[in-house]
Amino acid sequence: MTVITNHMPTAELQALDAAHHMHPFTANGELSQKGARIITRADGVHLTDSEGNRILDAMAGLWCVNIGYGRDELAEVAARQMRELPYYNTFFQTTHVPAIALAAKIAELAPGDLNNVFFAGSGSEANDTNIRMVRHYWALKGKPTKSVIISRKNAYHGSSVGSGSLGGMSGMHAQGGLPIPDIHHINQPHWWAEGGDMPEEEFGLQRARELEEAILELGEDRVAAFIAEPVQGAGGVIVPPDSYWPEIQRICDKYEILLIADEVICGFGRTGNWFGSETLNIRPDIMTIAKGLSSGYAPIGGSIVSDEVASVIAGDEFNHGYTYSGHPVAAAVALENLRIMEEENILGHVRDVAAPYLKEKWEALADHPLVGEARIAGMMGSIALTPNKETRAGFAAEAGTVGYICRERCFANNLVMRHVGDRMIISPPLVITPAEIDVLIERASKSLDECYAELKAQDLLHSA
Ligand code: PXG
Repeated sequence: MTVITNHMPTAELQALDAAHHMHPFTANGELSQKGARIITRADGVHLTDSEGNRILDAMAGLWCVNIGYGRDELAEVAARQMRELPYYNTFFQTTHVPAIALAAKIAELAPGDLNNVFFAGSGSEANDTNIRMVRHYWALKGKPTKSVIISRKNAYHGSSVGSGSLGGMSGMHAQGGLPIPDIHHINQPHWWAEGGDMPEEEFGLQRARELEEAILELGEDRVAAFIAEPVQGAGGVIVPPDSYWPEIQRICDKYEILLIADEVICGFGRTGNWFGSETLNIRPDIMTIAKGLSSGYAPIGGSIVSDEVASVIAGDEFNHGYTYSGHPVAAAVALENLRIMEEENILGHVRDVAAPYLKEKWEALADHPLVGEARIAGMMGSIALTPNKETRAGFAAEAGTVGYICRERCFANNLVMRHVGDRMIISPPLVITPAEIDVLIERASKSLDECYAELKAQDLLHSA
């Protein structure tokens, strides 16, 4: 057998990758022509690729490496757990210490009466659990017709059939027969792109009231739950108007609709509190978690469930679960991650140091001629690229053309900053220092300048 290592030439690794590896969310034919970038190692906030480039990872992997790369403690805990008990399930009236300890720790950290954890291997699986759990909850309460889950256009809740249906990404619904029945989507609170002449706060109220309209239209006896990310992540880091969440909360309370906060990105410090729900003053019945729970060092997710919902579900056998629900190695790694976060006061670092510093620098990017708005919530930020700041116009070129050009400039400047359409987004490791934030901003500014020059050269600075 050929041993494939970090030391093989990039071209050889790329050829093997192209021949055998199907990448997620990728046009694989196109990628195999170009060759994938190969990441070989990482430490702190930096990645190293097979060509020796040192890249500042302003996306924390895929919004998950909250405590940064290269923490030996997590590797050691994983090795120890693998030796002691690499696997056992939590079905059939059994359990194990890592799952017990992690559930108890999460219950301690989660607000209010969110004291019960159902484990999954990922955020997608956890949201599939949520679909089944909320529908089963209402069935057990004698209201089986309450099966509709209301979500939002441009939401991201995962990529499985269930969670992809909850999400509001039209490109995903177009493939593979999504959505499943009884999922209803309302509009998102995206003022910059969709608010027109309306003041932002009024727009926030209007978009929240679409929830009430949907409930009344569908019938209160049909609606089980509403699901949303406190701050939309994959949709483009869309920070809702301040008026939005209080109105959503009022409506959920009034009609007794279960509220599911998808905390997969916002959870575990991203917004400066353990959960985005605390930052935005939301009182969910269920929270979806994954990513930052283990800082991405091991795949684990779950649903944190209120005492009320859990006690109803406990009245019957819930015919649901995954081989890796509460996986001992992943659970041990997650626990160690949470221990480090507490011991090193990483939330304090976010609140007192990193987030205020990043906010000041990030919002100053709005002065750039290409930037229409620069928004930030804790450690997740976005900028809207526009040919006309006054009108908040999109580009005449196909959506995403300009964002892609900008992202390519970022890569060339050793910065991972993503694009969603023509919005640029960041979500760096929470441990990033002010000096590293300076580098991030310097590279982002340089990339914006180069992008602007390229748009001029290609005559792309036209409004749609
Ligand atoms: N909910 C939210 C809010 C997410 O951001 C999931 C659920 C699903 O989690 P898993 O672990 O099943 O991936 C996510 C995941 C992107 C991107 O392009 C974002 C995610 C996943 C893949 C790509 O920004 N978020």
